[in-house]
Amino acid sequence: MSAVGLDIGNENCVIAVVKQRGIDVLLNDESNRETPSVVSFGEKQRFLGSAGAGSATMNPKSTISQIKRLIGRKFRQPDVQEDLKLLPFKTSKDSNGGILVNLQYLGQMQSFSPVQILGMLLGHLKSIAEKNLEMPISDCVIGIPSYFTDLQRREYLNAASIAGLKPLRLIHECTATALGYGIYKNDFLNSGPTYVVFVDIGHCDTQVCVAAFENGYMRILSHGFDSNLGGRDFDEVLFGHFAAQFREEYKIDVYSNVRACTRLRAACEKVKKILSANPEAQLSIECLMEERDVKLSIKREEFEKLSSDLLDRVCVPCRKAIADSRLHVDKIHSVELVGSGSRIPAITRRIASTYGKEPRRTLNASECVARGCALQCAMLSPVFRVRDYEVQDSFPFTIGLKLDEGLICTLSNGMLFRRGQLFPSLKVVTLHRTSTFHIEAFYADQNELPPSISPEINCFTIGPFQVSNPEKSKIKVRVELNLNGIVTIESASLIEDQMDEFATRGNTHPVAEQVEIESNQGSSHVVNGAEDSYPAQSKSLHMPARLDIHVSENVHGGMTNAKLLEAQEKEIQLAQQDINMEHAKDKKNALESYVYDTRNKILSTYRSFISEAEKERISRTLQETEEWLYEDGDDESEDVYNQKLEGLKKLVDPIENRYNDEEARGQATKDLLDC
Ligand code: ATP
Ligand code: K
Ligand code: MG
Repeated sequence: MSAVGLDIGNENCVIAVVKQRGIDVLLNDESNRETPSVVSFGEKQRFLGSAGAGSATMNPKSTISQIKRLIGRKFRQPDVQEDLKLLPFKTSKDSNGGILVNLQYLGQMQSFSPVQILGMLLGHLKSIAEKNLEMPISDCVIGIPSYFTDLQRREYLNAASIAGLKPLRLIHECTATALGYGIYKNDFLNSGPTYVVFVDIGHCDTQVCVAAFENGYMRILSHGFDSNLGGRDFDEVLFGHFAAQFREEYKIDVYSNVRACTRLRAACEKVKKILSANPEAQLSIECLMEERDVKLSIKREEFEKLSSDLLDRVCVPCRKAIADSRLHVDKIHSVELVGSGSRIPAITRRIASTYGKEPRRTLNASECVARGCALQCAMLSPVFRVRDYEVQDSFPFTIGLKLDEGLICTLSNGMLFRRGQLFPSLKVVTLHRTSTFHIEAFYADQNELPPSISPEINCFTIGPFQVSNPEKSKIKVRVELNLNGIVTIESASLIEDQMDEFATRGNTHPVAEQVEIESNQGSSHVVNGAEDSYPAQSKSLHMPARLDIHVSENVHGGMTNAKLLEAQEKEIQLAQQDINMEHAKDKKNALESYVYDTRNKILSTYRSFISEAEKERISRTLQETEEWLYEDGDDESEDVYNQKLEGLKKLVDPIENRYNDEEARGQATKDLLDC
């Protein structure tokens, strides 16, 4: 057994596993610790991860990247449209308003949902892990941004199931980082918690969290984020700058050419990286378009001036996280900077001035998320023994419930789950209902959500059920914000009290629409607020009858079970096609080397065992096979190569046998003489 952690980035993925003696980051087929988040469709097979990354400039329309951004999003949302403008592949709107990726594959136009593409990427990471560990895996923990909505979380689970993975949980990326930081330290002060801020700047987003550490325990106090601010935006600043200069100096418009855009974007990313370590960088691209070579340079100062708006924006989630944690900045023990996007020196300076403290880089900036995920997987897996350590995450959005009459279900001072709620968390809502009803969960504060995200979560139908005495019965609905940050109804039950005189008097109100909530925090460490004041039932001297009621859910825009099954089957077909192509390639190679080997052998080892006629015939066949391999036989199935090989062997085997017999005789004679 092994505990696997997966960090799926917009640009790079990292796989970590917990082994007996610590955590390892696994190497991919190219011996790299980071695997590009790329799925490329060749003519007849897919190229995943590193194998696909090279195709981005050759084959931009069939090379899918940045898929994490598109999960659970709607095609028409303005920021999605902005993202799609930067991506060279074709997309369209599906029948639910979601996104479809359209590309040419196996000779026809095919469409895939972002969830399917993510499933392919996860499947690839799974196979890297299986190759390394030499065993099948399915248990894992996957990192997600803290700002992901219910739908995005559900879609991640769907993608995992397409890949044959079973996430023990989804974990906020910053929380995973904090876990990897805290679990190794057991020298926290006893006088109170140590507060650490984690800032993760990735390719497309910035995430911040404030964590409180004590020995054996960590709690996330708050999250901050900008879902549209990462290394990519700094690339775009350079892109805009150089595109404008090209227009002026070379009179070319890169925007009109997809391939030129892709190449310039990649070159800008390189320039940005060079500027992290050098005061000046050269941008030079041969034959960018219209047969023009381009060559320009830029100073770090100029880059910083161009990106000053972006640099200002980095501070916003940093301040927000502190404000939500209700800590004074002086209380912060340290600031840890992670994510490769944070390597821009000006970012470090801004963060230092925001917190009045030089940020530190004690964690591995590109691997800490995956490592934390692997640790969490080991902690959740029954087969691992990990030091007792408690992790409490908090949820960044307020969640409300709407009942079918439009009544909004609130606590005395807020919503069902307030922003900052520790989770998993369970709340029991008590209602008086006599027939099927609906509960709708929604994000109650649009301002907390990333731009253009819909506040809808899920609509639950509770029923049907029958009530014999409406006066004396109530419905208890257990609403959970689960370990994945997904809202579910754990159960709904009808409680009918036969002994009316003594039952629940003073507890329930005869008003039909009364809603009461009791809370069940689930954590031993922290009791959150005084909202759990529903009086216990135990005053009555009997057990009321309790009947489970069916709950069905209608996820807004999510994948139906039928669609998921269909996607799983499709993935099996696609994977089989890849395997077939790989096998065919292997067989082709085998045939090729047989041709070369045999050609050498008839001139050397077989020389005295072959007649002129045989030699003539075999040489001719070898020549024909070789020519066929470069022409008609360039791209054939495994079977065809096998047949060719068998045909050749039939010709060569008699000679091979003669040679082997002679060898054996020689050896026997030698043995005799030795005696
Ligand atoms: P996300 O977290 O947004 O999903 P990710 O995890 O793939 O994406 P990272 O791998 O943490 O992102 O960071 C990738 C970003 O870091 C890219 O924009 C890349 O250009 C940038 N980057 C990498 N090295 C450097 C460097 N030396 N200087 C500046 N930026 C860098
Ligand atoms: K990453
Ligand atoms: Mg990341």
